[in-house]
Amino acid sequence: TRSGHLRLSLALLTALALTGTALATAAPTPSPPTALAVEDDGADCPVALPGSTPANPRLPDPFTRIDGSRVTSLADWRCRRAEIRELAERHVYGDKPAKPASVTGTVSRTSISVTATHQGRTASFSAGVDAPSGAGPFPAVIVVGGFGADTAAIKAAGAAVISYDPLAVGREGTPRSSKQGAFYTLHGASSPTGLLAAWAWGASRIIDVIEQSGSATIRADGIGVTGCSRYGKSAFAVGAFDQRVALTMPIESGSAGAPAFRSIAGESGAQPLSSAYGEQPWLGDAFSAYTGNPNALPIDTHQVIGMIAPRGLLLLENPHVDWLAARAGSVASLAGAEVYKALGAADNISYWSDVQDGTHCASRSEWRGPIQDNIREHLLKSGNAPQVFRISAKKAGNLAQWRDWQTPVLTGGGEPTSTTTTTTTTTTGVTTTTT
Ligand code: MCU
Repeated sequence: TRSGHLRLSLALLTALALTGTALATAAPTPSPPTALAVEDDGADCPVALPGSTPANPRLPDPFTRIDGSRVTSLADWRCRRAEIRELAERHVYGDKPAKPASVTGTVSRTSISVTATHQGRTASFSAGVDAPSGAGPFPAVIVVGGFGADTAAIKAAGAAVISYDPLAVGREGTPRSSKQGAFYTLHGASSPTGLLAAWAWGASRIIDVIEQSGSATIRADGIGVTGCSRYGKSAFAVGAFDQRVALTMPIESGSAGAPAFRSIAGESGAQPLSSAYGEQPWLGDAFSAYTGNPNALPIDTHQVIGMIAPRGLLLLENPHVDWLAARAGSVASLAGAEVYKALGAADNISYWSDVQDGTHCASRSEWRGPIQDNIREHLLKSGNAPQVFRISAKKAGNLAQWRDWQTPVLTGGGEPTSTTTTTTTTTTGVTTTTT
C-alpha cells in the first residue's frame, strides 16, 4: 500500500469501476518479457472450427473453447488463443498467411527493404527508419501511416521509428474483387483477406527482415506498433497477429479497430459496421455476413485484445468524436483486460480516453507519459509502466452489461505475483489503493 492513499475494500473498488468513470491502476513489480520469438506460437494447435455458433447478444466468453469446455490452466491458453485467432481470421479479417518461402531485405539507419516470394510470385515494399542519435541497436516502433503518432515522444524515449506506409502492401480504393498491393500480388487480387490482415502481414515481413539482418540499428526483440484512425485499426491487427510485437498502441481506431462490434451497433453516432465494412476493404470479405447482425459473430474484439495478451497494450481513444466508438472501445478494453488478469499480466494493458482535445488524431500531451512509460517497460525492458485505465465519463461502457462469464483463476501460474492496484477516479480526484 502506498502512503497517502486511501485503503478501500475490493467491493468499493468494484463499485467505483462499475460507475464507468475514469480509473487507473498501477502495479509496482516489473513484468517479465512477454513478446515471443515467433510470429504465431499456436500454429501447431489443432483447431476445428464450428459450422455455426448460436447468436449471442453478449461478448462471447474468451475462456470457453469451441468444444464447450473451459480453459482451466495457463498452459491451456496457447491453443485456446489459436482458436480465437482462427475465428478472427475466418469471420473478421480473412486469413493472414504465414511467412512465405522467401523473405529477403536490408536494414539501414534510414530504411528497410522487403522482398517476399510465394509460389513463384514476388513483391517488394519498403519502410523508413529514423533512429535516435547514438549507437544502436535500438528498439523500434512501427508507425503505420503518416499521422497521429507522437514520433518525437517515441524517439525521445529511446526507440527508433519505422515509418510503414501500408498502402503499398494493400491499396485502398479498390473493389473487393480486385484488391491490389504487394500482399495481393502474392495471394491474388480476389483474396478474401481484408486490408488490415494484409497490412499486418506486411508488418510481419518487416520484422522478419529485422530478425534475419541481425541489424546493428534495430533490435528484433524490442518491436512496438502504433498508428491513428484507420492506421490505429491496422496497429491493433498488427499486434494481434504477430507475437513478436512487444507493445501495441492503437490510437482512435474506431469501428474495425478495438471497439467491440456488438457494442458499436448500439452506440449513438458510432461508425456503423456496414460503413466500416463498405468504406474500404479493411475487414475480410466474410464480415459482410455480420454487418447487420454482430450477435452472430463467434468472437468480438475483446478476444482480439486477448490475442495480444499478455504483451504490452496501450489503447488510446477519443471520446469527443462519436464516430470513433469510444464507448465500444472501453467495453472491449474492460473485457479484454479480463484475459490479461487471467494470464497474470493485468498491468500490461492500459486504456486512456480521458483527453481534452476533441480533434481526431490530434497531438496529445496527455499520452506522452504513458507512451514513453510503455516503451520503456516493454521495448527497453527498463522500468515499469503503471497500468492506467482512464475512461472518459463521456463514453464509459459497463462491462457487467456485456458479459455473462466470469474470469477463471488459471492453474499452473506458480505463486501469484503480489500486485498493488491503484485506482484513480478523475471525476472526484480520489486516489485509492488496495493490495
Ligand atoms: C477512424 O478511422 C477512420 C474511419 O473509420 C473512417 O470512417 C474515416 O473515413 O476515416 C477515419 C480515418 O482513418 O481518419 C484518418
